[in-house]
Amino acid sequence: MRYPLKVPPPSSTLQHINTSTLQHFNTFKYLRPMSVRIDDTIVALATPQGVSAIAVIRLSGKDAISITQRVFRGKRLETQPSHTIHFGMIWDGNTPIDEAVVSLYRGPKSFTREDAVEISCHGSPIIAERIIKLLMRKGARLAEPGEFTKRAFLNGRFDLAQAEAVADLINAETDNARMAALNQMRGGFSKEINHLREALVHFASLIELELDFSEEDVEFASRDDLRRLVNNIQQYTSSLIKSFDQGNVIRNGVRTVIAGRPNAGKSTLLNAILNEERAIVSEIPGTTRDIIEDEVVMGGINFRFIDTAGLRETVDVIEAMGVERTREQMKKAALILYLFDLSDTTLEHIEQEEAELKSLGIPYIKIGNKLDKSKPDLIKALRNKDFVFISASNRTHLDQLKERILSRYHLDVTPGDVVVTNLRHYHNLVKTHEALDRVIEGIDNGVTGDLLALDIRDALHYLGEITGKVTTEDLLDNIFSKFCIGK
Ligand SMILES: Nc1nc2c(ncn2[C@@H]2O[C@H](COP(=O)(O)OP(=O)(O)O)[C@@H](O)[C@H]2O)c(=O)[nH]1
Ligand SMILES: [Mg+2]
Repeated sequence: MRYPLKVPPPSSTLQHINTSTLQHFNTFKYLRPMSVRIDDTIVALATPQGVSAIAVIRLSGKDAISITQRVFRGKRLETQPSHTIHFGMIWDGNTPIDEAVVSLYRGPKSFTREDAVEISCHGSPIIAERIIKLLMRKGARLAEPGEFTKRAFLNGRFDLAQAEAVADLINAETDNARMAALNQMRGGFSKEINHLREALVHFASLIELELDFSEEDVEFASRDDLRRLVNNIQQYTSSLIKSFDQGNVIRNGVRTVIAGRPNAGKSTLLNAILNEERAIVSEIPGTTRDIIEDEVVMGGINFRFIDTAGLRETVDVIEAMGVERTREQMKKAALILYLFDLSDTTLEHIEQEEAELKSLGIPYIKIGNKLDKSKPDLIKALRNKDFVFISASNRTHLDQLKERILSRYHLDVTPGDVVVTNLRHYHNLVKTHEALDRVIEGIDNGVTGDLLALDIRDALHYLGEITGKVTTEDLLDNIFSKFCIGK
């Protein structure tokens, strides 16, 4: 395609340029290099392994209904309409296996958009296994982890970010996590990202077009407009990137390490928080040598509390290993609850310990424990120094401690909130943002179109990977292999 040479690109011709250049742009192959076998029919148990009232076996694929028909005696399934249920008997040849209810879904009105069947049988592992094996003999293949959701994605039911939200929804351990996953599954940021991506594709295509005219020194793509667009996109990516702090807490909870000198009352505090005698408490310093941890939901957030060996120099080899582990745990923590034994320390020691603690660069809360046995002078000296004073063994002021912990996290996800909870999305947003920084830098430095185009392509690539506009088989495998079988 060539334009009449002498004609400059007035804005009135842009409309005309757009459609043809978009075709031109498609030759960049931002298309899915997909080689997925999707013509066979898959089967898997959709409910947990083990004894239950009902087990559900799920089939999807073009032969889902006819394969089921071969083992089912009741109504003729193949003539039944979509979204109907049918009672009957599953037979293996002349052997009855179980009574079952079969739900029929005809594509595209199903989760995978393919024909699909759900067989509800009695919840015995041997029944479910027998039926699945039978269906495999009749032509179904055992599904891989996440393959149902993968098919839903490949068949365009939703994009990749939404597919990933399905797994998050299943695995949600708190109401906030459930809400965030549901919001994402229902569209979340996908629409906005696609919208921004399209605008960027438009610019990329104009810039690519300039390359065809390099000898003409023309600019089809207004650099000012491009800068404005990139700023716009960056505003959005920044806000999404920021939301990950919160999103990470929602999805993965908060790793909270309880640390301090031996005998400060760490194990007592863990037990008090968990409300059970989880860790051994004793007056002998150095009792806790291994890491003990458990989860508690507070304020809609999952906290993983980790009790550690007390920090001190020691000649005991085992204890020393414990201390080493404590240091590792502290570095990995999202929050450290640092305990001081008010009955057995001084202001100088406290300041020394805090200096060490601060140097880790991890958020911490200072707790003065053994309030019941503390020296009044010390408490006075520590007032206004941001301590929470408690007695772990008497369980006093634990509410204040809880409030202090929760005050760091303001989480209340409501319907429609967009929060990035997925590490992959977060990484891609950061990379998009960086690529766009380079675009702006390029515009500022007046670099040539071909260089701008490179960075724009990078940004497009990373944005596209979030929603699955750009995918590779590896990426998909990586994502869906983390799902459970049957989902
Ligand atoms: N008086 C008093 N003793 C406490 C308190 N909390 C813990 N202790 C005692 O301090 C000793 C050490 O407690 P422990 O939880 O094993 O400390 P850790 O080494 O930090 O895990 C035990 O004898 C506890 O009963 C408290 O608030 N007041
Ligand atoms: Mg202990």
